[in-house]
Amino acid sequence: MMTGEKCLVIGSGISGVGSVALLEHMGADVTLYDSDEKLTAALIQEKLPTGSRTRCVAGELPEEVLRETRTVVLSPGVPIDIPLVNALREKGAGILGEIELGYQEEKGRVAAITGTNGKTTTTTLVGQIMEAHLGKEKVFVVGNIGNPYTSECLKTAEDTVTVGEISSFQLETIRDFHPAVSAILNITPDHLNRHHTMEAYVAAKENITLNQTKEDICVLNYENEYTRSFGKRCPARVVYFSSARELPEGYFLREDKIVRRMDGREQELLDIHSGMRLVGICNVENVMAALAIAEGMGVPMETTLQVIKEFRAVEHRIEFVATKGGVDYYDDSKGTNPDAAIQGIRAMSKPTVLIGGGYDKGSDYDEWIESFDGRVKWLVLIGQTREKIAECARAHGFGMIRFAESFEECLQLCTELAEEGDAVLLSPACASWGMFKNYEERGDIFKDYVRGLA
Ligand code: UMA
Repeated sequence: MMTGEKCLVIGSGISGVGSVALLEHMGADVTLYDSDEKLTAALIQEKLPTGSRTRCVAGELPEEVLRETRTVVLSPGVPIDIPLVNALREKGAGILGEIELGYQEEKGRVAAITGTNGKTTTTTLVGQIMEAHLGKEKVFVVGNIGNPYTSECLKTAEDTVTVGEISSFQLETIRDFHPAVSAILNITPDHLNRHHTMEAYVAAKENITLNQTKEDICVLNYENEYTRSFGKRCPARVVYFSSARELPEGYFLREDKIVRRMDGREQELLDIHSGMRLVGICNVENVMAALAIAEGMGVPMETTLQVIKEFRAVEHRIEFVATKGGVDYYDDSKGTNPDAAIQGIRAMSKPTVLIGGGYDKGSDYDEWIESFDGRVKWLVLIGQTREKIAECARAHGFGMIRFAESFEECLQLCTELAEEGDAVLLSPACASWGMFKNYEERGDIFKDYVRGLA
């Protein structure tokens, strides 16, 4: 389909590298471009396998590439409205994202999960449920979770299932992407510097159902105002879940039991203390979503319940690291926005020394500070957002604040401030960009430090 077609891939991260390999396989004539001033064409070339035919470009994009490009593949981190992308669009090039490109080669069924928080846990859990049902070799877990779709799509077949964690960045650029089952776990303000308005962010998330029909399923959270109201307009058949009320149809929590109610029939599925290892109400919601998705994908309930019972927390998501000097250390580096970080705070039962701050995504911190609710004894701040957070905290009457210049200084300070019986929680409510490669690196450094303590 792409034979000889001039394609431009923007961004030389893992999505860009995956896209290049797939486009080469499709026979396209590929240019890989990255706007990072620290990169040179040679450095970009090093990211590609030897023997790659792709032309690598850094710095300014040559006029002839602008003119000749027919298809542009955007990495998720590339905004769709920057001057370069606008110029390519005006010159008539088709713009698609890496997920859409991967989908062009999909041969099996797809379950796709989005939402502001809980995506990674739910995607990992659904992936494991599908593997228990079909066997490991028939399941591909891809997307924002850190495994580009373009690296896996050629392995798909009629009897395989792809489980995708799909971010709002990735959903902005889909065209044919059509999951059999989709899920929007929740929508709360995030990434507003990229999407500009809440409306645009919500619209990007809703795009996950763009090509769905009533033959397909969309799993939605009844307790989130955006996803609840979207249910009325959603093109797919909606299955709701709720952690706060009994629903006439769907999955809900009744005291400590998750209940399924369909066609007037009720079934108690599991006890949230003995039937699952994950903790916190956010995880009860993730489990309910996974139950609904797995059912939609045709997995027997028994298999699903067995996997849920054994499933442990995802790394960097309210992950218990160790107790050192009587202090419990938790890594919630994945708390990259205020809403996710609120879940981290809520899961703490001891006086907590909290590490916050990082890259500024334009978030508001009020609700996060309010959620401290007497649990946080010290707030240790790092990064670009520290002044903004401190100001917000003081406005809410919270003054137990310390600043750290570096992450090392911050970690040492936390150990000094925490007393026996306390907890230290890394749940920064901000992205890691600027100080770390990603939230994983931030969490790994935290865990290495903790493990190294006497
Ligand atoms: N770049 C440009 N021009 C731009 C912007 C970026 O050339 O205008 C270049 C950068 O210089 C860099 C490259 O693009 O070299 C990076 O591309 P990328 O940011 O898309 O990163 P990838 O390595 O391809 O990783 C992406 C996702 N990153 C983002 O969405 C920012 C990863 O999600 C995802 O795991 C991966 O694709 C595979 O699908 C990370 C993320 O932070 C985890 N996601 C956000 C989140 O979860 O909140 C949405």
